[in-house]
Amino acid sequence: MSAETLSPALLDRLPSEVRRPAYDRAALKPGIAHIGVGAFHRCHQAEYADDVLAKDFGRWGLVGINIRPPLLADTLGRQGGLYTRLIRQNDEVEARIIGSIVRVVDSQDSAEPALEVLASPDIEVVTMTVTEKGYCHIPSSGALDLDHPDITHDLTNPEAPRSVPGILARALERRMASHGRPVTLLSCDNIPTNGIILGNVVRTFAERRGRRLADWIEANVGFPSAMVDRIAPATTEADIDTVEQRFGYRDAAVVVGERFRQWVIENRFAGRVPRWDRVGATFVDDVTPFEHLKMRVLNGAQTTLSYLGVLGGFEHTFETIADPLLASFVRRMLTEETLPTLMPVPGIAPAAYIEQSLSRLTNTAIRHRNHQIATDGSQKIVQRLLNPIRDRLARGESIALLSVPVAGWMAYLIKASARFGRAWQVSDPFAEKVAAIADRIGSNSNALVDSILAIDAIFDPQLAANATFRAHVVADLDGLLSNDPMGFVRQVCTGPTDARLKPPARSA
Ligand code: CS2
Repeated sequence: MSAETLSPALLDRLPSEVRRPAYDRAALKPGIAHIGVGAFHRCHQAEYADDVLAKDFGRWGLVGINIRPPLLADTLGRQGGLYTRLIRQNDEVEARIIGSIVRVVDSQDSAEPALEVLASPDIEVVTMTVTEKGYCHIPSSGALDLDHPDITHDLTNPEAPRSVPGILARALERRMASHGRPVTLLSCDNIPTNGIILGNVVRTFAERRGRRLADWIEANVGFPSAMVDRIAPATTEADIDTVEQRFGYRDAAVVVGERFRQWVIENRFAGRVPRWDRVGATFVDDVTPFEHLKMRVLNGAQTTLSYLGVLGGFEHTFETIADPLLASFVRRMLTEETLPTLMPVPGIAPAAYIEQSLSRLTNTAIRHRNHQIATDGSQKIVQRLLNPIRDRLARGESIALLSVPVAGWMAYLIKASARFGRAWQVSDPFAEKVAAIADRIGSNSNALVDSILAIDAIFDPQLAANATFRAHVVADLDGLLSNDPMGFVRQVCTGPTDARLKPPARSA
């Protein structure tokens, strides 16, 4: 007989080691909407919401909206919004049912269901995890990409939008035309100054709809920036089976995360917001130092390990960092090159933060696939690698280590091209473009790098024209595309770094 599925009715019959919501769920009313209910949201903002409700019950229930697959109705919807959040640290497993999601809404086929929620007067805060590319901005500049197919579609069909900026602008227009209540739109994605970018894309879109809407947004909508952190890989069948085997019930919406979590939010709200600061989040005047720290160190390490890991034949982060060579490379890169680019962060010692981040990545129970982290690298490398590189170049400092993962991203996409034997399947908005370059050029690293650096949506022209940067990336790409990419990484790690400051000699 198959195990019972998680539902409100099952709550009272769960094993005692599974923690349950400590408040009256039946009395819960929605106050927050979240767009993009994936593993990260379920493991982060929804847990903070659950903590707020347990501490100080108010009307801060969540409505979860997906505007892209997967459908929520089949998983969370069937379970009355309930799901299990497992914290895993090597052999330890800690289970908790999160009850903060009161309702889920599938809006993949039409924006209407999402718009109805977002425009409702009950909703005072909209959080979102829509991935880097969801903002339809140009990564190198942060401006709305007016040539983006979804944006051109939405500007001509503003009532039936598909993009995040189009959907938000339409929802705000409806709010303006009906009750006029203020709202805070809070990005929880790993893009630098995420509040400014979200504000930019929504305002640029709204301005094209008319001055009145733009002015209303100016006066009534807050776009705080935030730094969010918790490693929560995509859920697997094995995670679902773990819950069934250990606790005796089925849960199609399980999420697995590490113990560490952090949320630093800019104090720039419109109207009321939940007291996340009472349950571990921090409200600050300036998020910039925190987001640099997190994106350059933790995310920079993950991205580096993902590309070098795939090239070295490793599947997950924890296996990649168990390799002494790659562990040593990433530690040196962060300590010698990334750390000096960081701004002082109140209460955090950067060297200790680096060690803590590296140690988080060794957790064997967090099975984060290198290919998952490698996804959408074109949208990630600017904040994780190129910004610290730019800072160092401006000060005449070496980038001999930071340039390696940039070439790693190139090698990853190049090796997925037909000419290079389609080594693996990739997913990146620039994958086709890089594959076309690789198919045309073949293995001439100089020419490959020239063509890829010319993609100005990723590489700003000043950086692309920097001779030191270019020379390093060419030499690194040569090494990573060779038959012995790990031998090349060893050479970088053991060779005299200064010698690599001069434009390296080209191999034949
Ligand atoms: C990862 C992030 O997939 C990725 O790009 O680097 O999802 C990372 O795990 C989170 O930002 C951790 O907070």
